[in-house]
Amino acid sequence: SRLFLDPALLQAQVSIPPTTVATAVTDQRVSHKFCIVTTQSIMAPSKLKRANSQIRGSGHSLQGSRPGRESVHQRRRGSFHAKQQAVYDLILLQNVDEQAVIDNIKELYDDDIIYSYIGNVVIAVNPFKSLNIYDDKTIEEYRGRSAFDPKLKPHIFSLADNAFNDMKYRGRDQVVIISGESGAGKTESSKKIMQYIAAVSGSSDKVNAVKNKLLNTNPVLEAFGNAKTNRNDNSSRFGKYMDIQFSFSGDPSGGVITTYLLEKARVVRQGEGERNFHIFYQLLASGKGKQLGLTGAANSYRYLNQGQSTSVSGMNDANWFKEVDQGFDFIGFSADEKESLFAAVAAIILLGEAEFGAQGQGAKVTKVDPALLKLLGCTDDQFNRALTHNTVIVNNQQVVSDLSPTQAGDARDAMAKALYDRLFKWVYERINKAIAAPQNAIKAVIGLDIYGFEIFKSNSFEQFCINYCNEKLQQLFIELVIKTEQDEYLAEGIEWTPIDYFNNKIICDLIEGRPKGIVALLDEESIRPGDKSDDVWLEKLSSAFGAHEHFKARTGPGDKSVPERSFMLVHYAGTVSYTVTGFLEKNTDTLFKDISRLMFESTNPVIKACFPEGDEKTWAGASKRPPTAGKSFVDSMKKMIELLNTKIPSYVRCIKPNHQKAPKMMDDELLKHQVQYLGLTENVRVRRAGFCFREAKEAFFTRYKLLSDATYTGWKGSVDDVHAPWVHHWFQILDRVVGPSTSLRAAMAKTMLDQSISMPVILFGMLVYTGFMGGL
Ligand code: AOV
Ligand code: MG
Repeated sequence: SRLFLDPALLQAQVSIPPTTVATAVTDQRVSHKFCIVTTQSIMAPSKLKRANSQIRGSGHSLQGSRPGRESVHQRRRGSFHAKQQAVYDLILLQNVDEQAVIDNIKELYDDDIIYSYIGNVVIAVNPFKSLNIYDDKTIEEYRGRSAFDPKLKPHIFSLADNAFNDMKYRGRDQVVIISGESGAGKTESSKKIMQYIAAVSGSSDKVNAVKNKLLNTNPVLEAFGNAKTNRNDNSSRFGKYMDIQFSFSGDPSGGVITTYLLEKARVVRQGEGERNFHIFYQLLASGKGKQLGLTGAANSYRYLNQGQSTSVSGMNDANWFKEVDQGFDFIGFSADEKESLFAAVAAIILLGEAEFGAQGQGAKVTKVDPALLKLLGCTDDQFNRALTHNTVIVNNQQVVSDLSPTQAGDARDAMAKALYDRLFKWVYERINKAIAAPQNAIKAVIGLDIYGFEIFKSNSFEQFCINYCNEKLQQLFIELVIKTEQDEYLAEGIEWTPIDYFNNKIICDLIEGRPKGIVALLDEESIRPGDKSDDVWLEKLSSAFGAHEHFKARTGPGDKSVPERSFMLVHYAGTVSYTVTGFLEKNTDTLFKDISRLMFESTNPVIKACFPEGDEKTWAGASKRPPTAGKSFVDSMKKMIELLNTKIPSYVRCIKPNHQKAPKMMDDELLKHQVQYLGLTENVRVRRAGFCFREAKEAFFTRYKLLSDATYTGWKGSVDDVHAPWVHHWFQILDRVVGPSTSLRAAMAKTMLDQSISMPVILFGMLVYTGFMGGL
């Protein structure tokens, strides 16, 4: 059972006596499930008309009350076009259509106002320059203030503040879901939220130590998991879900990081203009590389120079390395652990230099740097044997075969990818150990920062997974913000004109459907006996989905509408062509036993720890086939969505203004495209037509029981249901001193709820007042 308030009321700042709200709330005429407070139910018709005209009519009085608008306003006044003035919340647009949404975002952006709202959804446009809006002074401005405060410009801090307070005072788990395409600003947004929460929560030495650890996970994880792509100089190549845990008093006490599929193919291959993961270049730039035996420059190493772009303008690799190194210290990594880790990273660079030649039936190592053997912690013989042979277990017996030089080269690349992937896992698991909260931490604010939707010249399994992940998040948004919302109104019999929107569920089903979906067919082909190939899989896809409106493949040899050996998916955010080469191999993702054994036998403890299955003792017996990479990813996405569904969500929708990464430049077509696929106009329509404030009835009574007799009677809980200790005390004092049902109670409650007067002042005022009454 929920409570809805008309957005008009909150937006227009129409003052309603709290007792009126309360009476309406307890008015049981309203539907069985919802308790609805609309303008109609609490306002006299004449008043209602006035309020409505304030909001939906000319809008002048309303907009005039919003400061910060003047510059836009004045500029527009003299302008030729009689456009509507920019608003901070798109719900307030006079005419809701796509163009109005676009114009509004653009107009604010021209004025360096990168944030705007759609109700409680924050739209964030990447400024591509540093703005002076994240300092301590700004944090103070947003602290504890209502998101609807007309004196404040829209800000991501406001969202952070709301989520934080809801968690702190009402004990509800939060999740901030940040979406947008690659380079739109998701990672930056998630860091701003962390920055804000760190700033407004407690500051004892103990709490500060926790915060320090949590904040330092960012540079470390970015060094290992981010890279320069053609879309973003600091592109996240993994998905991250961070759970910040809090103590009862609302102070951070620890955290847990979950990551999703790292794009490990990048370790051995990078597209034109792209780089490998930052950490490699940082290591070389810092001098740490030399210490470990890396004598060349970044552009001399095969694994680092494929994109022919080893530096990023504006990014100082040496400085960042210092930050990473210190970050590890803050988090609690020991000097030995760091040393082993960096040695393993350096080993990967040198592994890329190893070469193979023919020897009899098989291959032999023709080039290996002695420094590599030292870093890997193995002997020449061990290395030779592992990289040129393949051991399989047949009837509990080891059967060894020779690899050809090409196969040995592939084994080397597979080893580099596996080692890096495991090191990444080792790093975040080690971080998790260091930041784990004590048992009693219960509440959480979570940030979800994933890799954004991306289209490259050549797209493979990795882009397929990344784009599918984005489909899932879009689906969640549609489900929660657009679909359920409308369904609820309809189910409740509330008058509602359905609003059209594109539901991308059809694409999610196409990908994840079982038994017939793209991933299911990929699995089928990957694990069937006999010769399997990417091309057979493509044929299967074509015959299964040839008629699907979101799938395209060549219809015959003459059909050039789809690139060779590819299929195209019409995603919610654009059409992407995927080359099938390598899908099968990446999906099965098996590593030769010989390589796992080599790693397990390493004298480097971190490397050894990463490959427990390399222990020969575990080889005997029937080996179970591990789940495929595709299936694991689909499963992890399902789990993620289930988890997100259990939290109170807030949304940040990031927008990329141009592909040049340039400030002050808005590519109109690009903006339009994003407004369309993010469903912003539909979002505004639903939000605007609906009720902007919704609350479970019990929770409402608990929170506002002090407002009047009506809410006090409606409230069935006990004082213990109230989480924050100060509210608890406040209730007790009020109960004793004032007793229920006085107007004083309502007045004081309102003051308190507005948080415009601090507790001590109210208590003092109350003592004086009751003393005065007593005297009377
Ligand atoms: P992403 O996370 O959405 O892309 P980022 O958060 O890494 O995108 O943003 C890309 C770049 O844009 C950053 O490195 C900054 O230079 C700039 N930027 C973004 N937001 C801001 C801001 N609020 N203020 C100043 N500069 C900003 V990807 O990880 O590629 O999907 O997979
Ligand atoms: Mg990112």
